[in-house]
Amino acid sequence: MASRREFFRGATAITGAVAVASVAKAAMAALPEPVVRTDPGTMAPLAPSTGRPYRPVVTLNGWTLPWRMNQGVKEFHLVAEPVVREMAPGFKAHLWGYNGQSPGPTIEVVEGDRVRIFVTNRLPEHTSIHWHGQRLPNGMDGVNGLTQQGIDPGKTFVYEFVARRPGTFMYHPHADEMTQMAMGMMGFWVTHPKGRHPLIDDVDRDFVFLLNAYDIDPGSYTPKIMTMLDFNLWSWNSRIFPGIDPLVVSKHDRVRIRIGNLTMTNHPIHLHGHEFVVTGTDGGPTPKASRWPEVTTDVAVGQMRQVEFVADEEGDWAFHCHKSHHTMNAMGHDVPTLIGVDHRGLARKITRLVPDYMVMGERGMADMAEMEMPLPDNTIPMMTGDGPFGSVEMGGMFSVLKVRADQKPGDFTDPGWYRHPSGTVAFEWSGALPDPARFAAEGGTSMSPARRDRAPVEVRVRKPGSRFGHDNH
Ligand SMILES: [Cu+2]
Repeated sequence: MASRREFFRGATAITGAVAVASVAKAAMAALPEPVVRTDPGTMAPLAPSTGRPYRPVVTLNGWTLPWRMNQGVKEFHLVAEPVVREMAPGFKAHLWGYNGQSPGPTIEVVEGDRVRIFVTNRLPEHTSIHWHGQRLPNGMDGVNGLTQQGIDPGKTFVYEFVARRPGTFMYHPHADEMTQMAMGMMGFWVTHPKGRHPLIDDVDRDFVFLLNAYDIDPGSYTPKIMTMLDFNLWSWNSRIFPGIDPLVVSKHDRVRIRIGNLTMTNHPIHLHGHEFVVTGTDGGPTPKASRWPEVTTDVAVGQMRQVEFVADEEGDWAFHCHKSHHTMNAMGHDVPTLIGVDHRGLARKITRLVPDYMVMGERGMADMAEMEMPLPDNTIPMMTGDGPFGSVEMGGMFSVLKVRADQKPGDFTDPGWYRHPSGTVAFEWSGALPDPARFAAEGGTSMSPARRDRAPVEVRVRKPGSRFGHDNH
């Protein structure tokens, strides 16, 4: 049996706030001892110590599961169990996951490897694992009731198959899925190609993460599992901005990012400053003639996408889901729109009754990001994260691609904020302003209105005035 030291070769935490990986073990004769990790930092790539060589991936705010080589078979041990996941500093969620984390650890193997996975169930109900996207014997597909009996609490099942095709995969339960996936049970799987592959290029950095979503009321800890669409936490690997680590690369690196979607809606993932091509889907590498440049790729439910680009523009580049509600955290989704509404008189009347009353959102929602609003114990603000120029006013599915000329190969440590060369940052204009050109007509004439005798109606919007103008009526 491999020693614990061997398991964690190269497995040092790489983010500043993160402690050394914590490892626990349970004595289970004949089974590979389960490796457990509970800190939410991004683990350095786990270089393979046995089997065929490959360039390992980096799991954003996650880790790769070590294996034991047993007579040519790669043996892994997954433990399905309740976990506490820090989704962002100051905010912990009570989830279900694998080996101490949600998502579970990434599994990395090589095309042609025979893989044996022991799955121990420490949940209060039965479970199974479906190996999403794999070619395998039907009885190893992990569909409760259809291809196997459920794994009852306390039991361990064995899955065994050959990783037949290289690519990007996921794993998740196919038993009481609504509950178990809403609670965070999922993980990433990468099968590296055996030798050179005509459609799979070598890359310098290879990042992976899952898109997931939770509905956790501010101040509470457990997701509401009945929620179908109206989630309030949109996460990458069960982390929300500013809790998601940056993707750190060296200038001119060829970068691959693999994304899997296990939420219940699609996510258009958008990268600033570079164009990428989609080099692979859930079905494997894409033919080269099918690739075109873009800056946003939609990852639909149940899909995987891998994108590639050369990071040749230095800077701190935003990288996020382009659904604007998915870059917000809990709170605020049910707040009525108050932009332009003059509620000064109303606020004064309410203040007589409720002295601390405050109206939010009159000039947009950006004020919310700067206000030190009192929050319930276990949540974080809707829009937050400080950058070098102030609040980034983001949450949820948002991170930063940091491209640096002086980042060493294989160094994933956060280099801090980009230092912009002088004269390359947008600046305030202080000269005279000509009148801006405006289009004054009310509209085109492609169709004539049904009635012309109506008086024109104007929607009146109060223009922003003084910052807190509650008494200058
Ligand atoms: Cu999204």
